[in-house]
Amino acid sequence: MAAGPNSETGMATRAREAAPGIGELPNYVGGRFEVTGSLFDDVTPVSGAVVSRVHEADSALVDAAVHAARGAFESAWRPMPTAKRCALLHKVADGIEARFDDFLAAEVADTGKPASIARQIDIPRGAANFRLFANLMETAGTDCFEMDTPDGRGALNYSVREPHGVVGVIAPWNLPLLLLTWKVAPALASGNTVIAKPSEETPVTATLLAEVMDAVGVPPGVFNVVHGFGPNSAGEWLSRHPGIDALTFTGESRTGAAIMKAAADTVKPLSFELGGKNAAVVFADADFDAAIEGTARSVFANCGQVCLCSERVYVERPIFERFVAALKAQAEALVPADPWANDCTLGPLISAEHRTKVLGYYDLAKNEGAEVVTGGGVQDFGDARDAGCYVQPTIWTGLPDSARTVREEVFGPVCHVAPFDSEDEAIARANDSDYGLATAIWTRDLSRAHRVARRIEAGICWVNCWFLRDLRTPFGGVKLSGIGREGGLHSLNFYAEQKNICVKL
Ligand code: NAD
Ligand code: 6OD
Repeated sequence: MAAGPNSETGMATRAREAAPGIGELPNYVGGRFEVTGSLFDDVTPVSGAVVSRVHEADSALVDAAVHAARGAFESAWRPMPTAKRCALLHKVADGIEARFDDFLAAEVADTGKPASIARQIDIPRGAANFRLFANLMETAGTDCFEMDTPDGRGALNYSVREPHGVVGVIAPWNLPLLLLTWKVAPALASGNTVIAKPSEETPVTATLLAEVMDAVGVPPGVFNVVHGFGPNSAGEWLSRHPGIDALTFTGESRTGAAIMKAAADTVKPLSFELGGKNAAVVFADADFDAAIEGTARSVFANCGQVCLCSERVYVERPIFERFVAALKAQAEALVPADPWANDCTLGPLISAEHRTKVLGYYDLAKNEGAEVVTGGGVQDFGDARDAGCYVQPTIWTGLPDSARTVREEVFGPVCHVAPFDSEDEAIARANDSDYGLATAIWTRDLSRAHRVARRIEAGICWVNCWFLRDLRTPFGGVKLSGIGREGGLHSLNFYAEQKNICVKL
């Protein structure tokens, strides 16, 4: 293992020159950029070209990261006054903003998502996550209760939040910087040190974040990045590691189950944001145009690769035919293009492997009896896009609720639309799922909106909107969609142990 001086990683310049071609990505451990000699390719789904060659962490480097993070927790980060820690996190946000174009180029190359989306959502949220949790940490209160005692003197209870120590963050590829910082920022704000493992599909922005941390003076060992995969690689090693005091994960439900097993022997707190098979419920009295626009976004945004995307759409029968026709028009108006093209509204899927999986579901739906309203395969562009992982946006109707394509998460630009006849039926069918992440309800009847929202089995219910995020609100899912809530104080409560102190007066 050799160390590369921080100033010589050169990623910023190379990213600005527009990836592919970012070069080699080191790990970041104890304030040093570490190479390992075992390299894997990070390719762009736009063309299959190599974006970067990534140094995979071996188990010794993961151990070294845990050791460095523990040392930094004890000697630097926990003792640091909260105001100073939070000021540093604001500098991290400043640093992301200062290198906005680098982050943007890297995220677009890694994911293939339209640059317009990454510019408006992913990169600004990367910075906003640090600002939110830095501000919150400085203002958040804790419980305080005065109690009576038999001797009449009373007692005072107050609680404090104590950081866990070393927090492991395992992140997915669909919103790489946004979802990584959603966890790194509150973990650091709470006084923990962090070891982050980005997805092997999208490792660049995590390494850029390490460069920012390094440049703004976050003490060595406070933030570490290890690159690698899941099983028998950095993901599993972090999950099992006795030196990791808490673990937060976003990704597939079955990966969450594997992590839970790996983490079981060390009984560490876990926060899981997992998969979904989200329902949209559209009543006949809804603002039709708003419901169509919102549902189209909720199905096709980021090529359907958002955990909150609607893959099941239930529409009240009187407007069913009109709704399907209008949604079809929205799907067919999407522009699959190079992500830097101004008119691009549909990028490729994340990888050839994922495209094979999504196309497998496209075939399965036909076998299960779907009527394919639009899409159902791959485009034949006759140009450079044919080398990318593009698929057609797809709408199915006519499937039974028992079909695998109605029950399993596809994670692509696809939905099944089904008619319903009553509120009770819509609720029952929306709830007939192993998952429970998010639901969108479209109606002008506010009493009904409240009533339905209360009966829906999901962690998040949007009414007449989708993916409208207030970062202080609880975020998470029920059933296979996760464990726990993050967001605002909910994050601060996960990233700390709450200790009650009872003082007899
Ligand atoms: P994934 O589960 O395949 O991978 C996520 C991360 O886990 C990666 O870093 C991967 O290397 C790591 N990993 C894989 N196997 C592991 C193992 N055995 N032990 C430890 N780490 C392991 O998920 P993905 O394909 O990157 O992301 C898509 C999935 O994530 C979808 O199911 C989507 O719904 C879900 N997701 C959920 C949310 C949410 O907030 N609920 C947000 C985004 C994505
Ligand atoms: O907006 C967020 O904070 C968040 N966690 C979004 C998750 C999107 C899933 O793909």
